[in-house]
Amino acid sequence: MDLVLYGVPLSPFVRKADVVLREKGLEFEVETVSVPIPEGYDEINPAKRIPALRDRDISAEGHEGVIPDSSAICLFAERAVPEPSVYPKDAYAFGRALWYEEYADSDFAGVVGMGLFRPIAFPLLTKQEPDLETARETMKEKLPRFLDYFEAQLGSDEYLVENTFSIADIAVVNQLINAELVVGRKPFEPWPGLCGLFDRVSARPSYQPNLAICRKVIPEPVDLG
Ligand SMILES: N[C@@H](CCC(=O)N[C@@H](CS)C(=O)NCC(=O)O)C(=O)O
Repeated sequence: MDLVLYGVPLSPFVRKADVVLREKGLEFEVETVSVPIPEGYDEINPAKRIPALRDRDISAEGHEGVIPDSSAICLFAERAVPEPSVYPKDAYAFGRALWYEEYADSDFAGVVGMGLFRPIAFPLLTKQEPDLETARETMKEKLPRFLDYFEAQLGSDEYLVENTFSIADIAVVNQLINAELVVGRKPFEPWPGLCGLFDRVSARPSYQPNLAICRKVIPEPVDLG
């Protein structure tokens, strides 16, 4: 395999693919594709989203050889390199892990992305004033129900499913990382279980290359007061 991952480190979905490829020991190059998605990228991924993974041994151009979508990429990596596994073996546990991944990648991602990350990171990156009002409202009105749910699911365990590190933890923590990058850790202190999950997962060696770049791009969170 001669793998190239299209995307940017700040995308939680690109981070998901990046982390799982590293957990599997798969080598890959990164080709920067950021948002707004550039003209012509639909010739790689018709969904015009990042990430997409290409195996240049299959094809170096066009749609051939490309796996779009972080969830498809992670399952591909699991099939290509089964151990260490990031999916539970038991059928029910597998289903639960996929559910947490899906919920984190859809509804939770929508609130974190549109309500916190974009209103703060996008202005910061272009030297404009962050939209703190939207961020405060998201933190107060929209995020708690997701955080309460994941905190309750975790209970006193260290990981979400079978108390074992899996794709569920990666997907949830990747959203928390984007939130933490822009508003810091303080707003999340009322959810100590999730703070612990954040620390355990983000300390893994597979996270360090991605986090080093993200913290360089957004060195300081804003203070929501
Ligand atoms: N379900 C997709 C979601 C990917 C996604 O939405 N990526 C965002 C960046 S974080 C994107 O490409 N957005 C394109 C746009 O906003 O035009 C996956 O898991 O890969």
